[in-house]
Amino acid sequence: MRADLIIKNIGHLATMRGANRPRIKEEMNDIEILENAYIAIKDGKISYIGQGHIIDGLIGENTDVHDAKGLTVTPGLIDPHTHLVHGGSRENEFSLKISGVPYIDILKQGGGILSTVKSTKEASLDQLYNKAKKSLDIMLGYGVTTVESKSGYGLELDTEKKQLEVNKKLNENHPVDIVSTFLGAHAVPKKYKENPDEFVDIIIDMLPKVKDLAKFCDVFCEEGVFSVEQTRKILNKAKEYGYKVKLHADEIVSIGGAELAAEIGAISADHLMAASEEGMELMAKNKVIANILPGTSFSLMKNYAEARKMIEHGVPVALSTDYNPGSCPTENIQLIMQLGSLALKMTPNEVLTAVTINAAYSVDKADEVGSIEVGKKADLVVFDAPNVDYIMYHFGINHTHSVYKEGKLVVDNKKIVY
Ligand code: IZC
Ligand code: ZN
Repeated sequence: MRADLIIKNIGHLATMRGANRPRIKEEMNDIEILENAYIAIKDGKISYIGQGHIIDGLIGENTDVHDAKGLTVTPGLIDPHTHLVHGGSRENEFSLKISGVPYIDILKQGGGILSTVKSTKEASLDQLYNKAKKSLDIMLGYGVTTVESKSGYGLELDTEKKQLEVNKKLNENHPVDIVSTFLGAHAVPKKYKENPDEFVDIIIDMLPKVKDLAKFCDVFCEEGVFSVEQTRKILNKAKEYGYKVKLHADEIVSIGGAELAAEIGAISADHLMAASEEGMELMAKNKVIANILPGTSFSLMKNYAEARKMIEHGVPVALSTDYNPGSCPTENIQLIMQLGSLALKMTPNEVLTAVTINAAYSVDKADEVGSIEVGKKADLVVFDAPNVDYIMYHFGINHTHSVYKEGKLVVDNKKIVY
């Protein structure tokens, strides 16, 4: 079959092909790397992967041929945990934070998430869209082609819907694919401080009203925010309405978030800086993906999640930016990948697994993206790097040379061209 596009002369091609499930243990490190490779693309999908001479029949009159000049190619990166859509910023809390005031205390004083709730309510849909689009372009520039994006800065129906509608519009208009998550249970509004269970019922009422706009439901399960019991109640209802579920678990205090994720069949448990060993064992047994966010540890100046221990236990690990205006104001997935190695002690191959195929499973999109395989979307990054190790080793810079989204060149020689 003639291809629309062939990308030839790929020095190292990390296909991430393998078992059709989240990768665990040594599978995370044992990735397939093809040298002197090429990829054929037809109708936005990968149609053939080869090495050496390009086989007969692929190149026709209308086939474009791009030369990767011996560089490294990976699947488009996936950022499976972000708070992309929000109003305002929180640099006014930065000095407090670096002077040692805990994140959760800033929230208790009405700042933190509640401050962003105010800015998000005040912003129009267009303002939110334009701000999120700017961030999404930055993400794309780092090689990200799929992003999970949460609501959670409304805490009432209209603003939650406004955020989810921005997700929908971005998904339609921007080359990056958006996976939309309802996070109505992100903080307890001041007026429900004395009776948070009443607010839990309000969230449960919202579930059917935003179902068309969100695939996942998430809860910030944390001491002083939503308890394990409240989280269980919301997520079990969400499952009845057809949501897939995930949760912010054991970020600051070990309260049994990892255990709850295993119990209710969450696709992922996210953060896990304070996860217990028993929680990890249960996650491994129940195939819950650990979505680790080392940029948040760095930015909060706190401990890192025990990624090595999780991998040893057989928990599949994914990595995300957690891009948000409070605990992790960065869109830079490559910095997160570098922290994956330098702070979490994951090998570069494990890191790449965590931001491609395991990240794809954690947003339930592994049938379409996350690896370079015939039939999957031709979402690809050409890194200006001689091999995968180099991307983690040479830290603090953007290694992206170009990005293809469904076979279309969207970043060319570091410039956005869609
Ligand atoms: O705006 O602070 N952790 N939610 C839970 C966040 C961080 C986002 C924020
Ligand atoms: Zn988060």
